[in-house]
Amino acid sequence: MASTKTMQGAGRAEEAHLSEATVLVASDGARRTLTLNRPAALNSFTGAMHRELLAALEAAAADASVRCVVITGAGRAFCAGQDLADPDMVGDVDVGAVIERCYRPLALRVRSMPVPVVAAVNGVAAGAGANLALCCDIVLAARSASFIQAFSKIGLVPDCGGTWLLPRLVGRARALGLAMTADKLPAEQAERMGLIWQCVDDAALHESVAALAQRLCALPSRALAETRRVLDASMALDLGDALALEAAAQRDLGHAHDFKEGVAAFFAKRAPQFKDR
Ligand code: T3D
Repeated sequence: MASTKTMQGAGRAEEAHLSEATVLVASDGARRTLTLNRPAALNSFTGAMHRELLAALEAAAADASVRCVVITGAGRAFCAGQDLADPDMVGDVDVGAVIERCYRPLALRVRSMPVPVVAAVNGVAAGAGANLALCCDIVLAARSASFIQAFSKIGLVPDCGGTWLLPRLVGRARALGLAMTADKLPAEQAERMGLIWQCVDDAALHESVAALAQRLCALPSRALAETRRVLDASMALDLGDALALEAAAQRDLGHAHDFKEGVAAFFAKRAPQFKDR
C-alpha cells in the first residue's frame, strides 16, 4: 500500500517504508501529490507501482478533503512507461492481459476522479508514462521535459489511452506522426501543438504546479469533474445529444450547493466557499 504520511515529519520506520514505496503520497492542504518513485528505472511501471498508484488514486477519490491531485515523478524522469525488465513482463507474456489488468483501470480511474488531476511532468515521459500524463486534466511540463510515444520502437501500439487521446488532442496527422516515428517531442513543442497545457522553466515547475493546484482547490470540484465528463462524452455525440447532456449536467449542478453559493458570492462580492464533490 502507498503511504499516506507526508514526507515531512515522518518517523524513522515510516521513512524506511516511504523509501521502499513506489508511489510517495503527500498532502498539503487540499492538494494530494502522488510521486512515482522508481528513479533508477525512470519511474517505469512494475506491477507493484500499478497497485500502489491505483490505491493512492482510490484513497484520494474517497477523501472529501482532497480537491486536487498532482501526479509527478521522482528524479530526472516523469515515467518511462512499462518496466521492460519487470520479471512479469519477460517471456511470452499476454500483453493484452497487462493492459486490461493495469493500464485500462489506471486510465479510467484518472479520467473519472471527482477532482481535477494535474500532471507535473518533471522530465521524460515515454510510452505509457506519456499517456498517463496526457490522461490528466491539466499537464504542466518543465522546459527540459519531453514526450515520447515509444511504442512503435518495440512493436506495440500506443496504450494507456494513447490511441484515444492523441487524435483528440492534436488531430490525426500529428497523432500518427508522433506514434509512428516515436520521436522525442520537447515540452515547448508539445505546448505549441496543444498536446499539453503549459511548459514552464524547470526551476518554476514546482511553484507553478503549487499555484495551479491552489486555484483548482478553491474551484467547485464537482462542476470541474462534470466538465471533464461532459466534454469527453461530447466527442462521440452530435450537437443535439451534446446539448441534451449539457442540460442534464446543469440540471443536477443547478440543484447543488456550489451553484447557489457561486451566485450568492457573486452578488455579495465575496469569494465563494465551494464544497460539493
Ligand atoms: O507489457 C507491456 O509491455 C505492455 C505495456 C506497454 C506500455 C509501455 O509503456 S510500452 C513502452 C515502454 N517504454 C519504453 O519503451 C521506453 C524505454 N526507455 C527509453 O526509451 C529511454 O530510457 C528514455 C528515452 C525514456 C530515456 O532515455 P535516457 O537516455 O535519458 O535514459 P536511459 O539511459 O535509457 O535510462 C536510464 C535507466 O533507466 C537505464 O537503466 P541503467 O542502464 O541505468 O541500469 C534504463 O535501462 C532504465 N529504463 C528506462 N526506461 C525503462 C528502463 N528500465 C525498464 N523499463 C523501461 N521502460
